[in-house]
Amino acid sequence: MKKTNLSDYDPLAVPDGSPYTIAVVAAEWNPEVTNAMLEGAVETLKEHGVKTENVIVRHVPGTFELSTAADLLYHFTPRLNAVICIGCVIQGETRHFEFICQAVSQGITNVSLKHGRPVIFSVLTCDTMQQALDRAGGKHGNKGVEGAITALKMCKFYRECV
Ligand code: DLZ
Repeated sequence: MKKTNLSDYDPLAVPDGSPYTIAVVAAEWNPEVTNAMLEGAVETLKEHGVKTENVIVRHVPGTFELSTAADLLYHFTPRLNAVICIGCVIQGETRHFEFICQAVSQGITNVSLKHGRPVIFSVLTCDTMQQALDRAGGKHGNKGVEGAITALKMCKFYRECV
């Protein structure tokens, strides 16, 4: 069976981003990974028509803080259509990994449901740094790019619902 690399997408199938304001929040942990994902997300949003002034970039200390950041952005940013959360958690010797992954996945879901708006889960949860680099512009694409495409598709979905 052919494996689909979602980073190999059809640009014509991506909605026009010109009506939207989109925030991208990146965790500072594992910056070689999160910065590459952030760059991929921002470039992709602009390529698909989101105006430079409507791309809001923010940083938080770690992946654990991403859901709080998304919540605050929705509270205090006028006309915000989507938030993309970028993080990278690498398995270590302790159980910290499990707690962060559990908290951020549930937290992002909760924020999205609370505001009724898209919050995109561009969080890598990897066993090794190499696995993360492979997904941040390496052989498995760039999950930041995929987050941007998902955000645009969900913005369109929202518009079609209201
Ligand atoms: C503490 C911690 C650890 C051990 N590992 C990571 C990681 O791999 N990726 C990441 O983004 N953040 C990590 N953090 C930091 C937590 O996300 C958080 O910032 C702190 O626990 C403070 O709330």
